[in-house]
Amino acid sequence: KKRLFSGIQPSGEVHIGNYLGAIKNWVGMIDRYDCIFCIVDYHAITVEYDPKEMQNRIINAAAVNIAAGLDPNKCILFVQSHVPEHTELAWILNTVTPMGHLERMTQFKDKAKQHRDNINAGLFTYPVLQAADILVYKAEAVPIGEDQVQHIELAREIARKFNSRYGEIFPDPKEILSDAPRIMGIDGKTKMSKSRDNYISLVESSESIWKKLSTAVTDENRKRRTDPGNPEICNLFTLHKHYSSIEQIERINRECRTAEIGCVECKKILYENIIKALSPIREKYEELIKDKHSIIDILHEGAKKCKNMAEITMAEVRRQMGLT
Ligand code: AQP
Repeated sequence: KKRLFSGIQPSGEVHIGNYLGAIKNWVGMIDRYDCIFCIVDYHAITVEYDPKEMQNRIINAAAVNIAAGLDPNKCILFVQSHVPEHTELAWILNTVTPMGHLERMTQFKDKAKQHRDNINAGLFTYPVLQAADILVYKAEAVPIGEDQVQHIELAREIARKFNSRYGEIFPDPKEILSDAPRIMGIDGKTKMSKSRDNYISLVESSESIWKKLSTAVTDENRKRRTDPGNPEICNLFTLHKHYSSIEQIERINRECRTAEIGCVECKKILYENIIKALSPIREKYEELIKDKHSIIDILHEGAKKCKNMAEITMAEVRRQMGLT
């Protein structure tokens, strides 16, 4: 089996963008690949956060992912900072990463704009740590959302640069995109993000989901109920494509254009379907989160397995670099 690696930041609540863009794909690939999933806490600290909340965020991220289908008997789930080889390799990879490449990263530019008062070096070298996360396990498959593609391209370049300077160690990691690589936020402005409060969480209550959907932005040209709309530019229509039946999608596509269906009715259909899809995940999550110790055990077990693999790679890296 080929090895697969992917990660999620404990930077807030896991949302349906993370699910449709990444986690759903992870679950679908779990039997075909040798899967490693990581809660990347060292990445999450590149922006301001409350240290008192971090522990809970990590445990919640693990519980949500397990509830969404990451069966710990079929894959490894662990926390990045529990395996220090990630940061050790990141330092080494820094030395083969051109500054100019990092300066081109759009995530860095976006985050620097979003966090003007804290543009730190960690935010800048974030993609190097991400490359280390993947390469320390010699992973070849990296299922991610569209926003991460540039980082995986860079990881490939870093691997090649290392290999050509010190000898072939790392395979080429390759990104794998889902059929929903970029879910927009319910504000309809930017991608759905944990840090932008434009998301629907995977374990959100029904009341809260309705509250968010009822105020969600649709086709902005449709000001009155009688105005015809254009589903192609309506963000919620994209969500219908993932949560509603073919009949419902066809009906909405038709009746929105003729103003037969209004946005409120359209949102109610979406609401019902999202609730139906998310309820089993929320119920499982609520069950799991009652026993935090079991989740912590799963994460420790995962870290042990990963550490063994990472140590082998690091020994090889040090040897090739003359660092023994
Ligand atoms: N809106 C999205 N549509 C599709 N895929 C998405 N992903 C994130 N947002 C969307 C994918 O989810 C995986 C885990 O994301 P992450 O937590 O590692 O990083 P992120 O992209 O920074 O996520 P957020 O929610 O936008 O967090 P903040 O606000 O903290 O930056 C990744 O594979 C990502 O592509």
